[in-house]
Amino acid sequence: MKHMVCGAALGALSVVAHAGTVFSTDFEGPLPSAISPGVATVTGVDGFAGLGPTGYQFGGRFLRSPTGNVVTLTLDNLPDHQAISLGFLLAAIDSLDGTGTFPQGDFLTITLDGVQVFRESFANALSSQIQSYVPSAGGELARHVDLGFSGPGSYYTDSAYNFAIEPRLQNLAHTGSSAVFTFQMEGPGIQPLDDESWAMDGLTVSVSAVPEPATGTLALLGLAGLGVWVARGQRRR
Ligand SMILES: [Ca+2]
Ligand SMILES: [Ca+2]
Ligand SMILES: [Ca+2]
Repeated sequence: MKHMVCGAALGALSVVAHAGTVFSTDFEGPLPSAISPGVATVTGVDGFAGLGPTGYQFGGRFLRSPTGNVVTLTLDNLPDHQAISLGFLLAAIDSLDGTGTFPQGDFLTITLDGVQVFRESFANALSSQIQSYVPSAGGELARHVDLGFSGPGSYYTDSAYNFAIEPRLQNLAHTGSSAVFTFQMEGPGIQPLDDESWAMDGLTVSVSAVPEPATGTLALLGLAGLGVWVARGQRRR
């Protein structure tokens, strides 16, 4: 019986719902009406072209924003769901200055329905600056490399990250029929566009009916279940 309970629990957790893409743009066509760009503009990706895993790379054009500007993505009429996931390719352009006081203090902040889901600083200008963002394995596509815009060299090298595998943006609990994401590089360090900026390409949003626990989480749950089972068994002796 104990085995059956344990197996049933794991079986329920193992159900992986079909994740449906509800929004996707590569910024090659007209800017989708779901995006309110503020003063961000669609522009060529320059040296970022080709960065990213096969089938998911910077290319053509992306949406480039100065620091301090808010980009908003508003999605309506979402199908029934329990979780929502956000993905994009992040270009950290020119002399972003990481954590600190002006000109430092450049934080990418992402909110979902007004709730902050991500806030980390990005640093390109000096190797001594503090970048709070630590990419997940494979998430860093380039760091301190000249990829265009201001520069080359000096404070103006660039970095790129795959935020489609950033765990803090995956399977966020969400059930509402609409979702509003905001993106802003904010903080005490904001500076003009020719000094520092950021861009996104390959912006996608998907929803799923059931939160999909990561493989590691499943394994831990399995071990936890086993631990309970062993403990119960020992108590009976
Ligand atoms: Ca593109
Ligand atoms: Ca640059
Ligand atoms: Ca700055």
